[in-house]
Parts: sequence; structure tokens; C-alpha cells
Amino acid sequence: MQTSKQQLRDRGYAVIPGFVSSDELTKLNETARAQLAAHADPFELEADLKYPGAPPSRSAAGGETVRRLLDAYDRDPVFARWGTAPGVREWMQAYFGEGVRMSRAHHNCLMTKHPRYGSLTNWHRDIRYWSFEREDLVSVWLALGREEINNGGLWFVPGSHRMEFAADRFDAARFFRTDRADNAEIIRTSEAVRLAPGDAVFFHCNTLHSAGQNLSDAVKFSLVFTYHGRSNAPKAGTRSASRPEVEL
Ligand SMILES: O=C(O)CCC(=O)C(=O)O
Repeated sequence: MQTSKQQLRDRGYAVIPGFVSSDELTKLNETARAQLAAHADPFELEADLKYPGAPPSRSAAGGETVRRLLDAYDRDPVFARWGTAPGVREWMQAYFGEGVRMSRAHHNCLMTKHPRYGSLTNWHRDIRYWSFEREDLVSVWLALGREEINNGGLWFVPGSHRMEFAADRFDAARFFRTDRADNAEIIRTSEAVRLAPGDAVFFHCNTLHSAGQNLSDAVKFSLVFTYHGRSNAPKAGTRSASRPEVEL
């Protein structure tokens, strides 16, 4: 049986069932719901991002639907504690083989996917969000509730973190083009991930992934942080270097 680190190296993602205790999960869920109810800044709205299925503007029906509560690390100590927890640190140090830092420049958020007004996210690699010396970052996506196809759970293409693609395989926003037969063949090999509350999926910044809309009647909450080895620095002058990182 492969370890989760071997799985991540081979397949580009690995599910770790029951990654948080039920006590911790309860606290995370209470905090997440309170933060959403308070509409606490900073956040990103579906209407601003305009992914497929999002309300067309802030003034349209559902225009105030939150997609991400940003800055999870500074938002509440419950989130910060989890993002720097010994279990995360030990896993990341073993994976990268060195000291580890958390990036606060992207992810570092509570993703909320709402029924009706929540958008779908097309195929992409998360490296589009960052500029680092090496394309080697790992995100941890913690499911605070059940995640499956019906409520907009994640899909991954196994092994895609190792594939090399010319720039024209992506569109201007760096989404993997679905109008190309060669891309479609790759997408056909994708797998949906089913997560129970408290499960985590770890994935590489070059793994192709997507997610559908939430067709259930409950908001889906996921806490997402991203890590990299200390020797892999953000490029000076880029958004990735714009915020101090967190040493684990
Ligand atoms: O939940 C989703 O829609 C996917 C989010 C995602 O892949 C991202 O923000 O990079």
C-alpha cells in the first residue's frame, strides 16, 4: 500500500481520510459558519470572479454570494492553528525534505460553494496563481462537510502534475482548453474525489483539477492552505512575494 506522500508524487493528489479530529472539526465548522454569517472582510464574491454559473453582477439575484473568505490564517486563530498544526508540518517536512513555509498570497482561504449561485471552476493548474523559483507547492484542502460530485466536489487528472504542456493548451486565463481533442482525451481520465467531513486532499500545484456547481441545498465549506519547501522562494516583485510567509 502506497503512503499518501508516494501517492502525491505518483498521482499528483492524495486523500487522507479523517485528517482532523471530530472536536477540531466541530470548532472549524462553527468558526466557518460564524465568519460567513458575519460577512467578515476580506472576501471574494462569485459575481466578481464571474466563473460559469455565477451571478452576472453584484446587484443581480445572488450577487452577494461569497466564493472565498480570504486570509484564513489571520481571520481566526482556529484556522491558523489548523494551518500550522503538527500533523500538517510533519507531513510537509517529510514530503519536501526540508523546513516548510505557508504562502499567504493565494488560497489561505475558506472556500464556500453555495447552492444556486456558486460557480463551477474549469480545468486548471493552481500554479497559475503563483510565481516561485520552482513549480513545487502543495495545497491541503480540508473538507468541513461532505464533498462529492453533487455539491461541487473536486475532480483531478491523475499524473497530470508530471505532464508537459505547451502554452497553447491553456487559454488566456490559463484554464486548460476543453475545445481541443488532445486536452479532452486527458480530461477523460479524470477522477472525482469523494470526501467525508474531516477528510483532506493534498494536491500538487501542477495537478489539473476542476469542480462543478453545488446542486445540493447546503453550502459546502472547505479550508485551503498551500505550502512549499524553504529553499523554493517566491520570485521577487510578484504577488507571491507580496505577503510575509508563515514558517511552520
Ligand atoms: O471549488 C471549486 O470550484 C474549485 C476551486 C479551485 O480549484 C481553485 O480555487 O483553484
